[in-house]
Amino acid sequence: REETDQEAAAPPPTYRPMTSAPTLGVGMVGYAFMGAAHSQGWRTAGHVFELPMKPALAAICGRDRAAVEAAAARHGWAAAETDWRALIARDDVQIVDICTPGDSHAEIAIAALEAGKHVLCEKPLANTVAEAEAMTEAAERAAGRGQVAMVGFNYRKVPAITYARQLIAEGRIGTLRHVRATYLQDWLVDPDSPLTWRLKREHAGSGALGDLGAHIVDLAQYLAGELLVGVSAVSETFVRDRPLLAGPSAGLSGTADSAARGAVTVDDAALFTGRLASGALASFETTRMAAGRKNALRLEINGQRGSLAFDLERLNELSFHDHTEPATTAGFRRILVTEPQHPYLEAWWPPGHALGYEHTFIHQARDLVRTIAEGTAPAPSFADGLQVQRVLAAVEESAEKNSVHTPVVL
Ligand code: SOE
Repeated sequence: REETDQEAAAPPPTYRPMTSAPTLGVGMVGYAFMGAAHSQGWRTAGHVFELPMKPALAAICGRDRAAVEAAAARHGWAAAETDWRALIARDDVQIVDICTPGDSHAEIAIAALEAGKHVLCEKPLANTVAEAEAMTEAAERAAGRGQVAMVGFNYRKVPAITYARQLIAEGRIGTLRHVRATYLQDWLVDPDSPLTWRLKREHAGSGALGDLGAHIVDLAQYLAGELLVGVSAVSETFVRDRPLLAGPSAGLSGTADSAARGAVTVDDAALFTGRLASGALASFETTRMAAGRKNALRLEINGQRGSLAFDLERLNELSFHDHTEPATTAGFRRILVTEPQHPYLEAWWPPGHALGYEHTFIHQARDLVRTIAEGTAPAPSFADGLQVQRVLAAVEESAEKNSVHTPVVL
């Protein structure tokens, strides 16, 4: 059907709930890559899952009036604000969703919690342990008033990951020996790709470590069901200066100014080993310079009774090896995590129909709404975010000490 002129000129729909369930108004700060992803989550969760309360996209906030109004129209938000304090003060906002760079997380999250709002905050929770501690304390005070604070470790919400956690908790792979985690991307391979906020310590806190390492540290601890108690690390900044941005950046990129360059003040890559509380050993590798690797988050967990493996680039699959089976037939087999009995799948497509990256944000929105309505503990909580922040800080401290390596005797 051809679109009529009248339809083409009409403003886009705002996504309001369809049912008579009470609404939960969402106010979101930020509208770039994560803002778009979270918008999808809020728009869809109440239409796919049976929720006791339905999210309504009340208002979106950014500093540039024209840009934030365009984002509101594009993503279906009812109103636009240019000051996050005004967003928090709105009566139609009950959840404040923070999708800004890490340097503003603490201030916005603490103000929102003190104003009586629930909070969802992108990862890493903050840029420093001190900020994350202050946020966690604010979240604990707010929990006493019935408020919820969640951190956006969205990969926990991939059904195959949630299911792997269940299998490990049930003892299907037995006592854990190894957790192996890598998260590789390649969008910084080009030394002339511009100096966006993610390359500046004052905005991002750290580089690949906080951006990607935060996810795999969280996943390692979530899957193992225990915490890292020590780490040993090396890190490197391969490209130490990059062209300044010629204009605003969008998502991961932006236009480079060919003449002027500025210093990169974060890591390009961090590699570390860790010991879990039980004595199991973990290894981690994170970089945005692995040519050809786009969003390669891979995990393998080996236990006494078996192993599990996951690859985000094939996120509907989980590999499972049951070591208690006869050696003649045992071996890794591929489970398609697409059945209605699998986590989150009850509300999606008929068996075997796959999900994607965006669904993690829908599941995140669903979990947050349920947590608020049911008064249960949020997962992942700000305390989980703080724990990851402590690991990131320990990695940086260790990498600093390890900058002079033990010489190899030739
Ligand atoms: C960029 O490296 C990035 O968008 C991360 O910031 C996200 O957390 C990750 O999910 C995908 O890659």
